[in-house]
Amino acid sequence: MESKSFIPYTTEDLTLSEQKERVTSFYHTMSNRRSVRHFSHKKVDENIIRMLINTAGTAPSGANKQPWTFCAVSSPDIKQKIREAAEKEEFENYHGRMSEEWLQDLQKFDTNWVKEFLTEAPWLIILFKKSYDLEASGQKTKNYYVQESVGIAAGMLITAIHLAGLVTLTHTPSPMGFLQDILGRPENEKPFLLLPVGYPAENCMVPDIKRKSENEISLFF
Ligand code: IYR
Repeated sequence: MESKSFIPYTTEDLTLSEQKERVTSFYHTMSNRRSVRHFSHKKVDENIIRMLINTAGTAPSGANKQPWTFCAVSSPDIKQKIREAAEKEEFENYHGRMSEEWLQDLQKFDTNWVKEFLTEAPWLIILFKKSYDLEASGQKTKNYYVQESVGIAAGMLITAIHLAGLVTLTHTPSPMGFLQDILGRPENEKPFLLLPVGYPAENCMVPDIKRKSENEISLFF
């Protein structure tokens, strides 16, 4: 059994006006974030990607199990393999596996089965969730709230990417078991999300969508 160990912790002591300034400015920064499907070939320094992953790795998780692995891919060969496998699945999705309602819902995004961003973006970050841990001995140990934990880490990664002046897209080719094979991940790791990361292409356009208002998304009691 691990023993209990606690250390002191405090936060910055902000005045109300400092708080207002911070939350408002952060809101404006984040409301400028958009999912981007068209990437420039401009390189992104590997150390930047490492720091983004380190940031995502600070996410809270069930019993602090940190049930995630981040695979960062810049190899053109591996990106090409991932693109081919993803497009094969997406072709099936767009030609029968997705419902009419789903296809209708996607019309305003103008998506299709072709996924150029998988080879255009300088980096792909594939986030794997560990439904359980595999010790070196082969023993299986439990993880908790894996979906929630990995979802939060993904949100923090997306936030960090945006703060770095970079863009991404939450891409979930379906099914995405091929990512486990291509990246040689063990049986306890399942792909959760694929994030192409880079700079937007020149003349990049994004769909003209609106966010729900505060009234539509919140209730105060
Ligand atoms: N995975 C497909 C379809 C798709 C699904 C949703 I929900 C989106 O918000 C966007 C696309 C694709 O990547 O094209």
